[in-house]
Amino acid sequence: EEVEETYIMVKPDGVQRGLVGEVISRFEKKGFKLTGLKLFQCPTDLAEEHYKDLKAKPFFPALIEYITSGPVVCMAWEGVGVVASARKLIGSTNPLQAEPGTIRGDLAVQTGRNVVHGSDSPENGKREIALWFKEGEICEWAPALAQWLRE
Ligand code: YYY
Ligand code: MG
Repeated sequence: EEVEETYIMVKPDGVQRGLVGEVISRFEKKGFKLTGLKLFQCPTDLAEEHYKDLKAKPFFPALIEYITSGPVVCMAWEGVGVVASARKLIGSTNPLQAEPGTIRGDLAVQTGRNVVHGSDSPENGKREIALWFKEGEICEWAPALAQWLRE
């Protein structure tokens, strides 16, 4: 049972569609701990670094265009099992295949406008939080409700 951290981001379509509160709310209600949060206009070089594993894909240029097309909401969330759990809450990459009840399953219809990003491993969680947040932007705190979420 290891505490992990994951990088969650509301993409520009989610911000434009007014879904920021809805997305944050799902992670909050689940019981994970928010440790970083900001609205941010992503520069091209950062988008390219974030998605560097997809550089060879045909959709890469469109993906970078999309992610940099307007402000995103950057979040760091912490908790036991948070990486895999967040991926479940988010749902499949293609929103038409995402289960109802998931963010993408409930709120999106196209892979290229799938509202939210979530890290795919604890290693990438750490990497992405370090990439998107500066020192001092991550807040360590003790939620008063912690004892009501975990034994
Ligand atoms: O982690 P996740 O966001 O679910 O999917 P990835 O395979 O990491 O791809 C990242 C991002 O790229 C995806 O959220 C949308 C976009 N994308 C695309 O536009 N077309 C594809 N066929 C696959 C991914
Ligand atoms: Mg991914």
